[in-house]
Amino acid sequence: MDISPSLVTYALQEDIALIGLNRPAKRNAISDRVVEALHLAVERAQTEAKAAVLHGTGTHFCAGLDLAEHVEKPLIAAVQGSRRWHRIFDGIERGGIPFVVALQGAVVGGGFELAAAAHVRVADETAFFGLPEGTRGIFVGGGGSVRIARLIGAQRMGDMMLTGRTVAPVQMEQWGGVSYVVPAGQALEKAIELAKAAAQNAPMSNYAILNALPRIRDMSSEDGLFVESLMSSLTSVTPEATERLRAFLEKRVAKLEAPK
Ligand code: 1HE
Repeated sequence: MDISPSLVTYALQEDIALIGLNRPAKRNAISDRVVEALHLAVERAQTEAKAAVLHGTGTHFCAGLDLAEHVEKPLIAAVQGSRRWHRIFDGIERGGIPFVVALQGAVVGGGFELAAAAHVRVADETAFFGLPEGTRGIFVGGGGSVRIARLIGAQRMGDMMLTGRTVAPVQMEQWGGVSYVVPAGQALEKAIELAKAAAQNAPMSNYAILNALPRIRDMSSEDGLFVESLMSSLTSVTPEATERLRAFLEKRVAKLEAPK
């Protein structure tokens, strides 16, 4: 397949990889070529960045699956395509670095599924969330039935899919689907600020947060607590943890502050 890097932009800015869906004329709809370009960008970020920001060029984050490409797709190609999205989005969720996503305009269908694979979601006031799969005669295929259902609850997800309603960012924040709502045009700036903060963490802590948390969620309480103890002791015996703990005790680092 011909992979066009121009469909997804990539820049490394002070250890932060900026990965942009770049198909604004089609509202950043995700075609097979977009998903492959995204894969390359995500892989590259894992090798050279400490955190990444996902964003979309133009007034919309992403209009979801490219419906023009999907119409009359053979059954086997549709299944394989969905599984490909799963692998690539899994590489975002359980790779080695934190991903923050900046959202504006449409965050729809597969676009919402992509956003759900990131670790932190920032929406500006223009953002709206939709799952119009029911209306289109299809179903989510980019991991949404697992990730979105866990974020906002299967009940709310089912409502969105059945009725085709769109949801405003403040409502989505109350539902737990986004963590920050900022004024129009400021999502990318906020996302970069948060990615820079996450990039300062000890790499082993970030690895545990990204890889242990989602697995522990899928375990029984007993197994989860056991794995938590292992991760907790593994991280705390690293030289980096010793230095960071000493830095606090010796008052060399700032204290925590109440939110402003
Ligand atoms: C597209 C797509 C797309 C736009 N696939 N081409 N997603 C949807 O059902 C969302 C469908 N899109 C929309 O409802 C609207 O386009 C938006 C609300 C996102 C934006 O509206 P607007 O007025 O800014 O743009 P537009 O004029 O509707 O679209 C501009 C162009 O983008 C137009 O093409 P043109 O050749 O006429 O200029 C649109 O056809 C094209 N376009 N969205 C293909 N999605 C892994 S399973 C996931 C399942 C899903 O994602 S279902 C949800 C699909």
